[in-house]
Amino acid sequence: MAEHESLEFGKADFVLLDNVSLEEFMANLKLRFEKGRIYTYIGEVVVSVNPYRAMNIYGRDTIEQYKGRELYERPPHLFAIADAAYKAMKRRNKDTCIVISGESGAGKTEASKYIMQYIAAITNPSQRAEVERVKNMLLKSNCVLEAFGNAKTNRNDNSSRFGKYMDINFDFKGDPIGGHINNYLLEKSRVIFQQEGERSFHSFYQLVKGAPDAQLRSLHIQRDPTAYTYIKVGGQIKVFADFKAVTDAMKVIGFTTEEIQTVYKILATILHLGNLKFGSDGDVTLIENSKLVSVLGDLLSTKDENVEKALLYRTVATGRDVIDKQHTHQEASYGRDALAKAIYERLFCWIVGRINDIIEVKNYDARVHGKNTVIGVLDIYGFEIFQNNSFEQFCINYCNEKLQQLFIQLVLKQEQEEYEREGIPWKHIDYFNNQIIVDLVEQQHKGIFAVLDEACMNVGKVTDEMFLQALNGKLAKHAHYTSRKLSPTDKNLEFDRDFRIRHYAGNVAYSVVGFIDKNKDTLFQDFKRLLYNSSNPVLKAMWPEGKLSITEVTKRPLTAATLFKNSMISLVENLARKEPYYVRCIKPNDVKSPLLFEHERCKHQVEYLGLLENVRVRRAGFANRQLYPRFLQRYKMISEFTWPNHDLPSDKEAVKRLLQGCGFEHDVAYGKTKVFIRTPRTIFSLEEQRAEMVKRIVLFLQKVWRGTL
Ligand code: AOV
Ligand code: MG
Repeated sequence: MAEHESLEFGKADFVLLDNVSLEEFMANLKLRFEKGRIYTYIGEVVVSVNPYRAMNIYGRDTIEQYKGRELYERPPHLFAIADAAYKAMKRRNKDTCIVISGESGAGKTEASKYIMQYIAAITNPSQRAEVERVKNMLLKSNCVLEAFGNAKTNRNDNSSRFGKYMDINFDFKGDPIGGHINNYLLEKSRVIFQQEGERSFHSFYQLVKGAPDAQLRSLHIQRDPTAYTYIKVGGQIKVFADFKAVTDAMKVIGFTTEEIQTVYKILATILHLGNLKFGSDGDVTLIENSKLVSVLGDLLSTKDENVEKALLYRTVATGRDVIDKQHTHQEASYGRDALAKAIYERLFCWIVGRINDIIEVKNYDARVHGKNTVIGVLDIYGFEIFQNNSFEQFCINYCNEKLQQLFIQLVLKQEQEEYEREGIPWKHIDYFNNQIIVDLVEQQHKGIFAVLDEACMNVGKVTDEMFLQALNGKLAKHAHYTSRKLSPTDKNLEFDRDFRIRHYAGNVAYSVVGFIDKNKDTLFQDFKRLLYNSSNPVLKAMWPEGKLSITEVTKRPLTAATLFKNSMISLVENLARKEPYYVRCIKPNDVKSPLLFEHERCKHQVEYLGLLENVRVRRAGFANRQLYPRFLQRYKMISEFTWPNHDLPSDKEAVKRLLQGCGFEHDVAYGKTKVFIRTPRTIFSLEEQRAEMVKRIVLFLQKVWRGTL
């Protein structure tokens, strides 16, 4: 519990509020924000409010203040939570994770970067070259992933359009020796289309604006983003990292020159694809600007006629025959856009894969060096509501529901269940359990994903509207689902094609347009073969499935929804196996102002994040708990009743005597199998006494050995 700050900054831990009410919580949050105290604890959870200005609190001197300290010793900070996760891992050999949540623009990605910087700064005191190299690669990977995976949205100028979970592996000394990144569903539809005021991924603008002239010439690219259909919408903003920084980062990580060149060739390919126009001459579909075909042939290292054929024809198997079927105008445009999205997504996954190859732990023998432990950092796209919400928002918001559910399970539910199990007097604290919404999306047979998959499985033409009808049929009675058909008088449902979910964080209307297509996520085999047959080995390696001919492609691939659902389930399982630390980010206003604390906006977030319930559980709860025998094993030397052994009827009785003797009776409760300690201070005091006794025992033994006793 943090108690060291002057009260003019408000309470450093919400647990210390005089009354746990929403009003007091909000008043404290506001006061601290206005005083430049953007972090506040709820026990071991950090609540962070985006300051929207540069803060002088992340420098070397601050890092030094937090290094190795206990949570309550210094003002609340991300560094303290990072240190706690690190210490827990090092002292107890436990895998830990830091879960950063909050809505779009609340500050998750920035927080994750500060946490990584902190961990990098406090490790490897002996400056081992290999460890320094690993640290550098881990930090640089952020720069590359942000360039390719982030974009300006109407909520955030640097919005993560993919989910990221990064494991950092540590050796027995606690130094980083490698890592692994899992990425989740990139919003690839952004490659071909952006809503008004938004932009495509930073990487495109970095290339067009920042690449040297000669390089642009070789890519046939002009220095003008507005010349390219796919990226010309969207406002101007400062570019986050520049072309050179990203290219240098790729070099530092260990990408070869050929790989880096291929990366930029792929970006250029996409820009040119966007400018391709199809026309028709009678029944024949044509490419109007055929000059671009040879540009594409050059960039993809393949023959022009192969490019042209893949864009205009499709190989189909009819019985035993294989024929080339010409695309209609519309099919050709659809194919072109699908290709652009697919090669960007594949590029992104390939970049993550390459980084993983390079940073993965090598030559670590656990039998020699002891267990290699992990800290995981989760920074995922936050809950978002746009003017037009589609399949991607649906997935993103489902992901946030899953994380909220995990928080409920780990922080609100398990804690209370344990008190009940142990027979500790306890007044149950109510909270909204969002499991019902998670089920609405992911349940087998009845959930929205299942209904969508079923629609996609049907042979024949299934439209988005038919999918909506199926949803209405199955979910008409669900408290968190509605649509215009089901609630015709609801003014907030503007369109027939919308369905609405009451999410834990707010109502979102999703347009069904494109759901079927995005879920099926098909790319004609002809394109895969085109890329596989490239004479550029890097490109070829990205498309191994292009090896198959049309008659060999038999298996229906998993749908985008199923893949995403499976990846979310395994992510949550992975996090649940680790000791979690939480950062809960709050966005103070929607105009990126450093001065504005919009009361209603913040209150809404505090409510849906369940922060007040978190305070209540924490306040009534106990910071530490230990099984009686374990407790005795550690502290028995500090009491004459228990050292070296006790003769009381049970370990529980012995622990009682020990704690009475130390005067901590008021701060503890005795469960059936465990002792519960309310404040960390008591534990620290016990630790101090133990350290003192250990010192004395050692001195005593030394005297015995020397024969001076
Ligand atoms: P997000 O990760 O939570 O949104 P970011 O971490 O990208 O949000 O933060 C959005 C913007 O807020 C940043 O670009 C900074 O301008 C500012 N910001 C956030 N945290 C800080 C900080 N600690 N100090 C100074 N400025 C900050 V999303 O990725 O959209 O869900 O998908
Ligand atoms: Mg982000």
